[in-house]
Amino acid sequence: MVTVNLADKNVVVVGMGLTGLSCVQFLLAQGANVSAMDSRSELSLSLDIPLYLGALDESRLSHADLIIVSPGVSLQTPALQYAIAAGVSVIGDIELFARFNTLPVIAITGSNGKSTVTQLVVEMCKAAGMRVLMGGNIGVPALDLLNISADIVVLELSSFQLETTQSLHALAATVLNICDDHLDRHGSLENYQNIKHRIYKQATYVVASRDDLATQPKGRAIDISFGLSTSQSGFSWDKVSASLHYEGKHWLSSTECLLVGAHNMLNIQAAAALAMLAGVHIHGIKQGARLFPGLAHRCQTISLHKQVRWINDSKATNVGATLAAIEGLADTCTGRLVLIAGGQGKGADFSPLSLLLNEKIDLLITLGKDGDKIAALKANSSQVSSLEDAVKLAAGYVQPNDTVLLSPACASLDMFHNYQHRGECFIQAVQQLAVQECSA
Ligand code: UMA
Ligand code: ADP
Repeated sequence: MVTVNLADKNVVVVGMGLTGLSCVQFLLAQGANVSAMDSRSELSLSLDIPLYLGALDESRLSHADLIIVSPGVSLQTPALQYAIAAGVSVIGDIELFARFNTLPVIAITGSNGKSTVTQLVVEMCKAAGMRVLMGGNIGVPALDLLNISADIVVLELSSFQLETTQSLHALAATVLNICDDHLDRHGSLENYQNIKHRIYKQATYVVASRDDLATQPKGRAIDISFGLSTSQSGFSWDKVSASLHYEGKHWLSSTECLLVGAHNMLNIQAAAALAMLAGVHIHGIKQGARLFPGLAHRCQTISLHKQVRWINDSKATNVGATLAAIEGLADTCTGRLVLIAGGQGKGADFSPLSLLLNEKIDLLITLGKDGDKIAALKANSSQVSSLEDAVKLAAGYVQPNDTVLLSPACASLDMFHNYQHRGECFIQAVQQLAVQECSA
């Protein structure tokens, strides 16, 4: 732990969202002279500190002792680059947390499955009677977890957070998987991947997929591996016998678990490996894996009205998540499969979707800023201008046993407040169908 004395230091917090607010409160408690900046033009704070709105003030930034930058603020912002060139240290809230934290940390990153695995590890630790704290990108700023009595902290970390973190000293860490995401911010897949890999340099033990080179640490061994391939070491899943294995032996039937799909079998294995390194006994691991129902907006069945299965996978904000959803569902579909996709593409290449769109999807409906790029991958797709229209179009097409999947492969911010809002709008539009039929 590199504890820093922040008393009387001039610290500027950039970005006044969830993270910024938690940083300000923490820094004030440490006796720092805190000021805040936000590029919004209007914002009222209940905290009594100087607040500078609009374009970031490079002169103020370059005279600070320390800058704490929120994850949503790019380090490439010219005013921050100016301050860095002037020798000012720029870190994020996770680095600040790391400098004060005394508890063992389990750290989870990847393009997809972070929240699911984070929550699974928490459930496994709880089932073993451990006092566990959860935070990071999953929604609770890490600094809010300091000074709470517990046995372990489980952190979900985004590439934005890892970019400004160097001394986490996690007990165990994983990069679950890597696909195109946030390329508008990180520039290239290689850069994004390198940022994700920073997590391994800050961990005692590594959990990684033995089947996926892109996620494996360079220059060090994997301590516990997971994967879909057969293996006598680490965790694996045998789809045919529906059996999860540890060191080649059966430890849990996947049919006993509420989570379904190959991607979730990987998530269970990764969580089990992390929990094991955290000291959770196999019984706790099994119980956590068995009882976890999954999180909202991730491949959730929201209606079976008129024997049509409507699935909300609004959290699929990149191509990898949508591929996992289609692959997972295609196995269980007896009728036709309709996909609603599109939104803000974040600079991603959508072409990996092409094969499944053409082999598994009967009707593709697209919307949003980059919907046309997905539509171009499949003949006869339909473009609409709202989610309500997409639902109406799908409803006119389907018959009993069909499935309609909202899995956008894109961020939601071009049309919605966030992925939860998109998911809620979808649920509402589907519920509205039943109401309209009743009143017709
Ligand atoms: N802002 C600026 N200048 C900028 C950009 C933003 O001043 O150039 C300001 C905005 O005006 C706003 C504030 O920064 O006032 C928002 O800060 P933020 O975007 O860092 O968001 P927070 O509210 O602090 O939430 C962040 C994470 N958000 C992002 O990384 C974008 C949350 O992850 C996380 O839950 C929270 O910290 C607590 O740790 C959300 C997310 O979308 C879920 N994450 C991305 C993802 O999962 O794909 C990475
Ligand atoms: P994250 O926190 O990384 O966004 P979530 O657990 O919230 O991950 O899931 C986000 C999306 O990714 C959902 O659509 C979900 O179905 C899908 N998903 C979950 N786990 C995986 C995985 N291991 N591989 C691919 N997609 C996944």
